[in-house]
Amino acid sequence: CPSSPKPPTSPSEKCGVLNVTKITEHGKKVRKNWTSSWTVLQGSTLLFAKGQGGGTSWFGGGQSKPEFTVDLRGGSVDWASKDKSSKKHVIEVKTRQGTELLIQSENDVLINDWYRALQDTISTHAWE
Ligand code: I3S
Repeated sequence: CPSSPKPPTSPSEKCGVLNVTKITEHGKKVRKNWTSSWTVLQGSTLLFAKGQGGGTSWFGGGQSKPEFTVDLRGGSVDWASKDKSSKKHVIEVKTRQGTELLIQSENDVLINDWYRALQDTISTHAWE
């Protein structure tokens, strides 16, 4: 996270490029639309910006705005079951607001890191 005020090792802040699709919105199933998104985990919020494939920009940088944000407090994170997607390394994120997302990367090390970070976030903010 280039202009992050915190050190990059901070467990509550993480960013990178991931493939993302919403599958449910306000409890209703929506059509999948996989997109490559610049993804930032900041505190208990997960932010996505479309088309930031280079990984060099930042939301405050002028050219990009978060396209979509989800609040992870009270939500859950799990590996998606096979019937959710044919892709490898897919994480399913469910929010308390009834949004379900799939996030995916071909890079298993990277996706395992995200899995851990998201799990940590949810347990850290469990009582808020
Ligand atoms: O769960 P689905 O419906 O098999 O998801 C696939 C579709 O969304 C497909 O697009 P169409 O809306 O044109 O059918 C996508 O191209 C696929 O990537 C989706 O499946 P995967 O298994 O890749 O999540």
